[in-house]
Amino acid sequence: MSHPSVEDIKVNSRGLRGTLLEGLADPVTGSLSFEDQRLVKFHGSYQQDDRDLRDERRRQKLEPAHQFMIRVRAPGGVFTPAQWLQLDAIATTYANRSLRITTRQTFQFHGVVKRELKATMQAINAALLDTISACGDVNRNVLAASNPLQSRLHAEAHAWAQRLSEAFLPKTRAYYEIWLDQEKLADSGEEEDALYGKAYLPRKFKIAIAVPPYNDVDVFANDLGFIAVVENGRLAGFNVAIGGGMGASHGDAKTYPRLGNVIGFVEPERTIELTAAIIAVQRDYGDRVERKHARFKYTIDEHGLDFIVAQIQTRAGFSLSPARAFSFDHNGDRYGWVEGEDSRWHLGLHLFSGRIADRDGAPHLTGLREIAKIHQGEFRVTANQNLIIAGVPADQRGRIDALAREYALDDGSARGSTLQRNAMACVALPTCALAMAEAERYLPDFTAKLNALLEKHGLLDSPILLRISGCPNGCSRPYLGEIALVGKAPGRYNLMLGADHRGQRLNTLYRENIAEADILAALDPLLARYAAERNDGEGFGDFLHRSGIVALPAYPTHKRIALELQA
Ligand code: SRM
Ligand code: SF4
Repeated sequence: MSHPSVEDIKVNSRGLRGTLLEGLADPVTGSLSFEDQRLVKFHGSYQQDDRDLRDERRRQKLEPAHQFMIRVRAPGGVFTPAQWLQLDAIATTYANRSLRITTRQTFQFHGVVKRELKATMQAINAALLDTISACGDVNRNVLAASNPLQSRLHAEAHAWAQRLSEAFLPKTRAYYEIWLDQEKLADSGEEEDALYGKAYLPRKFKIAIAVPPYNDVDVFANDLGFIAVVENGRLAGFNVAIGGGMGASHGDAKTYPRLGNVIGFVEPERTIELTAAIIAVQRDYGDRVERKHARFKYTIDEHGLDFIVAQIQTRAGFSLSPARAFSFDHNGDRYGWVEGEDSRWHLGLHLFSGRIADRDGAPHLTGLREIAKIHQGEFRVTANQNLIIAGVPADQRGRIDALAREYALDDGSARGSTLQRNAMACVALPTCALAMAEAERYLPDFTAKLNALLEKHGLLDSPILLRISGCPNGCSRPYLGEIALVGKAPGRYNLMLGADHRGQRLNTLYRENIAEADILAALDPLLARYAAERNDGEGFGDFLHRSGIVALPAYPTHKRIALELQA
């Protein structure tokens, strides 16, 4: 039996309701119908199965071990200690006893079974959080710079993330009816949604706000990026970048990662109108036939940047001003203690792939629970899957430090941790249905082996940016890694090299479909040359380009964008 298209499912869903209520109540299966599996994404959840158990269950003729991933909507990624404790309780009661910080600055729970899905959603709501639009063909979680040093600017960026997220939520009340048992109103299922209509967007849409000189949100990897322009210490507005995205499919040249084009400058008071116009252009011109080709980046390349910008300006009813000068230093996080403008202190902690669990020798879930019990500021999660214990009064530092040490939390000071703290890996196996190879579970092993090579070449303290993804969808933004592994098959990866550390240049395929020994063998001589020939302060990716070892990738328009960004 052939399934309806996602476009048809959306249009016929009565405002994203489908048969979710009935499906959730059906005790016979742990699964939802095909259609409801597509719709539940808009409510912030994915149906998955434990892939470690898949073969065994098939042998036993059992249905797969169905479970749900839930993603919280948290624009800007800020949580109170009380919320932290509630999220921790949800992770231990309903999920797999872990909290997972994502590359889009929020939390995911894994392993929730269908019969507890509603209770979990209600518990999230009780923590004054929701999961609306965390997934689906709508505007997703909005990222904001998490550098708390410039406290006031950060607060403004964060407020903008909140505002943008709220402004572009779908108008349907389905979420409240299905998960929170709110009453159905006369127009339930017929709510007008002037922006999204009944078919929503052709594909997901992502927004990020960066505050230079830090590009910790990888602003150019987003459909829409705002780069804060600060004049006389005040937010004068934003440079606007459109058309970024990472996802690609192996062997399909029509799909490729792309960096956003900077198209101009907008004043703060016009930001929402401009965003509405941009989303509407993608809604109307995006590809609704081929989902793999439906992101805004392809809409731009199909129709041409000039045409798209003209459409945006017409719909917004104003023209953008010329972009203002900006420059980024790097796209990483900072670790250890730093003092903010407001004399409060912030402790940056590195977490392996953002996974917070209790492991032998690293009881991080418990440790952070203990910190949450005494912490008076907030927790900020970063788009690099790390955590900042933010807003600590000077006289509280000692207590937090003691807890961080007791629970083996990594403040980045340990020698030999430079590679790890500049690394990211996506979730991949066992929960991700699309994973072709390991990522999160492989990262500690791989960094240990690569560290040994770095040590051999005297590069242990070099901040090389490593990213691993279990497939080409690029959830760890691997195409922005100086070294990246992109999964092809179990134990096999494409080795990509040569991005910069500012999120302004994509890397290039260096070796295809190789296993660990070949990856390390390919890197060994390059690291030797880097150690011997690099200029002062030169990054590994920059060195690979200067020495002609890699060239810019040949994706459509990339060369032009990369040169514009470097200029
Ligand atoms: Fe992603 C799909 C995990 C950030 C591009 N992503 C998925 C799914 C839901 C798999 C699926 O569709 O069945 C993964 C769930 C795995 C699991 O078990 O949890 C998944 N993506 C993640 C997270 C958790 C990775 C992580 O390790 O942190 C990130 C959650 C972000 C969030 O909180 O919202 C995550 N995904 C990203 C990013 C990075 C970013 O946005 O900065 C990208 C690349 C940027 C982009 O969108 O272009 C990304 N994810 C994708 C794609 C490819 C989209 C495309 O344009 O082709 C897919 C596949 C799809 O949508 O069909 C995907
Ligand atoms: Fe899954 Fe691929 Fe995303 Fe990794 S990059 S989480 S394997 S979809």
